[in-house]
Amino acid sequence: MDVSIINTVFNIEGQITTATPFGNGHINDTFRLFNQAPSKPDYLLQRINHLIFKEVEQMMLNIQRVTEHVNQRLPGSTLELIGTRTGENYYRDTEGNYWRVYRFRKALHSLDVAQTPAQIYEGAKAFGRFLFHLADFPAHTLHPTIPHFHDVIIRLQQLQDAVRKDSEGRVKAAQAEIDYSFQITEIMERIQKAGERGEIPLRVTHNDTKFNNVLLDEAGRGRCVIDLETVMPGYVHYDFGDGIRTTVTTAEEDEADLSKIIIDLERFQAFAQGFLEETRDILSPAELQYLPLAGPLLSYLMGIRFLADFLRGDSYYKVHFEGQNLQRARAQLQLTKNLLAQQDALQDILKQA
Ligand code: ADP
Ligand code: GN1
Ligand code: MG
Repeated sequence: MDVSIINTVFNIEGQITTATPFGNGHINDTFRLFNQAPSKPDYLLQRINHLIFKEVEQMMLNIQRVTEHVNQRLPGSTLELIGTRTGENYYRDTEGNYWRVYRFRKALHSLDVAQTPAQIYEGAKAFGRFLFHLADFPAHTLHPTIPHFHDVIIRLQQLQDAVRKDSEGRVKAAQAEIDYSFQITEIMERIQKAGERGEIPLRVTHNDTKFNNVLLDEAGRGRCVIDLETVMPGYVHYDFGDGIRTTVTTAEEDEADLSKIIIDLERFQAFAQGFLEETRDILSPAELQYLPLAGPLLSYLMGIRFLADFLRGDSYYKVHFEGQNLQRARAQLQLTKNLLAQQDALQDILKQA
């Protein structure tokens, strides 16, 4: 979008002069907006992926309500939406693209891979606090922006469907990963079944707590939770699990060398400690009991989603080279396997935390 349009449309202080691509997200297109006036804020512009988020208006209403609620409890602890000059929370351009703007937090940064347990502990506290502040938010009033987002049974059906169609002729290349995915369905469905039996409650969860969705300050403190499109009802295991998935190893999400996907129990301990310090007063014994399975579940969910997307021809996640979604799926399923092999150790650490 032309910068002059940004200045005209959005409620911006000062004057935006440049927009540069920013961040490593898989879904939206993100730009940093630079202000000509040094005393005025910079902003973050995003083109919303409306093929994935089909009901932009309802999603933006979720984000507006959630950010107001959380920032009222702890100012600055999540994003701040900048509306349009006519009072809307997003803008639709003449080509049908949807855009939104947040205040840019110059002093903060995200990390794709946390370097130290201290950073992990701090990031986990920020995600835990976010959940804590939303504990009294009426979950059922949030619009499900992606229906069945973490529904493992539906995700398996989607994978099965992609295998059956084999539209790109890629099944052969992914046979080992497909077989493994269908071997471990019973254990991977346990959390959802517990929810369906009413053992664990639906609450407002973030649902995308990968480590680069928390902004840290220079001292390494977790300050601001971002990427709020999937805030909707879920189980605490989704947030705990995605945090574990993205911090428990120093390997990248798409690591090609599977021997590098090593579980570091000190990193697990750091995330568990930070997250539980903030949430222990709201979690039930049953929720706590299932936490060791949360990391494997989220790496598995990502594994089978990447795998299905590979088979369908990479229509969902952005890829930077051919086969990247298969590589991501391999890495995530390896992580699942390794986390399942360490269940007793994870359980012991959680008991102490
Ligand atoms: P995606 O949904 O594509 O992952 P995000 O909303 O997570 O997009 O933004 C992408 C990246 O931009 C983040 O990982 C973070 O580094 C950076 N970012 C997002 N919002 C802000 C902000 N308000 N201030 C500073 N950096 C931000
Ligand atoms: C996507 O938007 P981003 O990159 O933070 C995805 C998440 C996955 C993640 C895997 C809406 O998140 O579910 O965990 O990629 N978001 C959506 O890296 O599908
Ligand atoms: Mg993100």
